[in-house]
Amino acid sequence: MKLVIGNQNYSTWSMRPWLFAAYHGLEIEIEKLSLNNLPVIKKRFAHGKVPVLIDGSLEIWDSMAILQYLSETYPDTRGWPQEAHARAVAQSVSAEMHSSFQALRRELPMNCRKYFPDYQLSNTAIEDVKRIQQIWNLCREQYGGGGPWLFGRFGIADSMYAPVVMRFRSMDIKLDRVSQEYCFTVCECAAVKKWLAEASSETEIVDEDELDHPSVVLS
Ligand SMILES: N[C@@H](CCC(=O)N[C@@H](CS)C(=O)NCC(=O)O)C(=O)O
Repeated sequence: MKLVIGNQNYSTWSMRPWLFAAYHGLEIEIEKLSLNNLPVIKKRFAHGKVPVLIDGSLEIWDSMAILQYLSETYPDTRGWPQEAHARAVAQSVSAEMHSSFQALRRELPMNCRKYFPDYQLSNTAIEDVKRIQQIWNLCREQYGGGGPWLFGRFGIADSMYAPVVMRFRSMDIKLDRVSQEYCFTVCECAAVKKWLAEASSETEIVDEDELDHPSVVLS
């Protein structure tokens, strides 16, 4: 199996399945394509985006479908909670991440290498940040008893929200206590640290994902 991803510093959608595979130590080859060279991605894949998972003759595009496939192919990973209510909520919050938070995406592009002090958000982006904290509080308080992740053990929902944690980290977004603790869990995870180390070792700049705001390079 091979997972084709974009630049690790910027590619939020790539981070999601990559993290799930890395957390579980799945033996999957990684191929990286530059987001500065979209014609190559568009020539290679009909929908013209990354990530893509290749399993023999099968190509799976879209992060959610890839996560679902990995979880089914490696059942020990248990991507979704076993209990039906928890699973329905995990699928709801993951789908919400996949389909919503446009202001957050626009105003807080992922840039793992950088820290942006005094970054000001619009009211719409502030509403997105509030909703995400509400989701994290709901998951942690009602379903997170078995461990530090959204549903206790690490799952697809955590993979979906990990890039949001990276955005909050770069923009130093002020969060409530439960959300801060959850961000700490994500940032301390060995697989996330590996992603950050690999993102830091990249030198390529993708101009359209760079913010016009003073920044500090994170070590
Ligand atoms: N819905 C897709 C989104 C994938 C996506 O937008 N990927 C970005 C990189 S993070 C991309 O390939 N952009 C290239 C383009 O839009 O031309 C998913 O969940 O995988």
